[in-house]
Amino acid sequence: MADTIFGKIARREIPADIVYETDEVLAFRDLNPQAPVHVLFIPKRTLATLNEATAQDAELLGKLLLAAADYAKREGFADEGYRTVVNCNEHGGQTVFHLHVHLLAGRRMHWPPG
Ligand code: DGP
Repeated sequence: MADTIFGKIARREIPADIVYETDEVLAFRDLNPQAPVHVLFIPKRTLATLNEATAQDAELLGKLLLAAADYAKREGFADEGYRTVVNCNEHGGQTVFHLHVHLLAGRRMHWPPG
């Protein structure tokens, strides 16, 4: 699959404000934040969209969500609450085709999203 800006961030070829890292997951601040806290959790291994994920990726997908929850606890806003979002393809609003989990926090979220 084609390389993306997030692949370049994962390989440290371009800068990002990295806030969390494990062997398989990297997280950095969104360039265009939609909340006081807006962090993107990506697998270091490239997966374009949720549609490309298979049963073999189940553990990795779980690790992305667990990383987001771990970060929320570490940063002290887990009890207050936050939102995680995975956009998929055009109608989902996905613009970068390297799977990522948005973590939004620091304000009350609305439902349904627009
Ligand atoms: P999505 O629409 O779900 O594909 O979200 C992509 C997000 O990525 C969007 O909120 C803006 C953010 N973004 C795009 N390019 C960059 C970049 O070069 N660096 C960072 N940190 N974030 C980016």
